[in-house]
Amino acid sequence: MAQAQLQVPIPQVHHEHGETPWWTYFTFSTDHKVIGIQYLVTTFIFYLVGGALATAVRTELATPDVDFVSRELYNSLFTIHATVMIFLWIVPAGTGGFGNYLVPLMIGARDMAFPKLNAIAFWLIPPAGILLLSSFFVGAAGSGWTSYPPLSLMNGKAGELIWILSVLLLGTSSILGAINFIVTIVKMRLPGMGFNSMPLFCWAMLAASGLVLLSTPVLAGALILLSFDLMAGTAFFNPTGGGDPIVYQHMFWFYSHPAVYIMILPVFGMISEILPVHARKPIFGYKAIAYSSIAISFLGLIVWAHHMFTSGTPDWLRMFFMIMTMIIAVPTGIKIFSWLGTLWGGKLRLNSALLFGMGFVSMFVIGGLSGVMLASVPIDVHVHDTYFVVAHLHYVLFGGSVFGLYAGLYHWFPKMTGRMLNEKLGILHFVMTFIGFNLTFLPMHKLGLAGMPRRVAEYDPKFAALNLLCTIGTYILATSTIPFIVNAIWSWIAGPKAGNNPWKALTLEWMTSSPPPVENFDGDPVLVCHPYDYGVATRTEGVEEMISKSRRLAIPDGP
Ligand code: HEM
Ligand SMILES: [Cu+2]
Repeated sequence: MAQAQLQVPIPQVHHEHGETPWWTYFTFSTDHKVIGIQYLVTTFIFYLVGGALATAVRTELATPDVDFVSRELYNSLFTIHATVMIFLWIVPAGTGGFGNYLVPLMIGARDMAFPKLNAIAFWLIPPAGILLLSSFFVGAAGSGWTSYPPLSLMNGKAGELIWILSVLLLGTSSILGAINFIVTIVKMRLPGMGFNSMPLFCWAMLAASGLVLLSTPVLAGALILLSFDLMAGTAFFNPTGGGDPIVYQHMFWFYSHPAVYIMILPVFGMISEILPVHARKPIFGYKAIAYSSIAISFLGLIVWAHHMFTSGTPDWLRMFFMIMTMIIAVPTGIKIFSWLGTLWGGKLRLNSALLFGMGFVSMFVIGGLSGVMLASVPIDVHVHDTYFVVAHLHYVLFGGSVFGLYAGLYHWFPKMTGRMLNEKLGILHFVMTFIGFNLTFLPMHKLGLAGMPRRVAEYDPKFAALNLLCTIGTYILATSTIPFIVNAIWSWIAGPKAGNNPWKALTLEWMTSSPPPVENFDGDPVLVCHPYDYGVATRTEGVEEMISKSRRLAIPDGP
């Protein structure tokens, strides 16, 4: 394979800031780059809302008594916190945000396959989010983000119905997006870009989109039936009328377990892009990483009942789900070792993007290990519905997804805005996030093993000390976003110019101007090498040389 990917000619006229006028971001634009940034900014705002709700939850838990909010409000706070974080931040930021921005650029396409559908998918999100939050005025849903009946049929109806409607809208948005990604990746790659020379982020998006398409409709079905039970007096899930609440659990987890991978696969993909660039080494095990994404998708669809080990699932079935769940650790482990192999002996550039990337790998390993523990029935029976579960899910979702999304923001910010972020503020942001995160969630493992139940506003005073520690951690975590917000706004307006390819990366999105012009490339991009051949030519920082060499190779004979 030749040495670099390159597009001829690199447009030079577009790197003025404001090339896409600011008001475009408030319109029904069909440009995938505008839509990607609309997703990222909107979902980040929801992340701040979700964070504020989490801070309220932790403030209540700072002391053993119920003193900050009422029990009812507490239930709504953690329910809406979780719903916002999952459906309005991580899912849409990873797929809609980064997916939209990067996929067409990485495969050398001009836009997504269905640009209008893309805009529709985005514009479902703000109303759904506002709807969800407005339900606080009528008594928001308070039966957890899982909304299990019969509990969800017993609490306030208006809040619950709004919760269902909002999640249905968000699910619709995600299905529309998934269709678009699959068609775009399968049909619109540059001539010459086979599946095995496609950037790993695109593989991950393909795997995640397949999951969305197969599982989200099942959630929609469950929620529609639940709304019938709630409003029309049917009894699909309502035991007082002969319905079966366990069926709801099956349907819910048939979506919501894969949802974990819908959240994490795009992040896996981003990490596979970021580590080799900043370690200046070829990715270790390209095919292993690519195919393990597909394996994770497939296995992810058949493990849902590990959430139901204590719901009366018969033993033989628990065995099946336990074993399948543990098998998922294999493709996941393959990725982890490939990333470590990539970092091993690399020439690491310890900037904010790589720090968040390595933070992701280490925190995700902790979440993965507690996941394997939870997968084993004997342990799960003991720690089910305790803080051990809360610790586990936050190591995966926060330590995994959020750290990864931040790594992506630091890595692609120069491409998106044409400006560099400030590294000192970035490192401050990383250090505060890392400390705050571990202080918040590490003690929860111990709390859970000692028997502290989750989803309660009041707890045994013997848990007080560790809970106080968690709450202090939360305040540090909340404060840690300030350097990032300041950095992003300030740098977007006045940061130093980034140039086309500040990291000397080899994937196609770096072979056009920053920010890229409408339709992405001025000429026709030409593909001359594998995306991760860092250092192969000279074993040092020889990328400049490689690019100039390949420029000679790349002059196409004809269109
Ligand atoms: C993006 C990041 C986050 C995500 C995706 C997330 C997700 C979730 C989820 C899914 C739940 C529901 C657990 C359940 O009841 O089934 C939850 C609950 C909770 N989260 Fe977060 N969370 C995030 C950030 C935070 C932060 C920053 C805090 C700060 C302390 C936090 C604290 C809590 C607490 C205390 C609960 C309540 C647990 C309970 O009583 O059951 N979360 N979160
Ligand atoms: Cu699961």
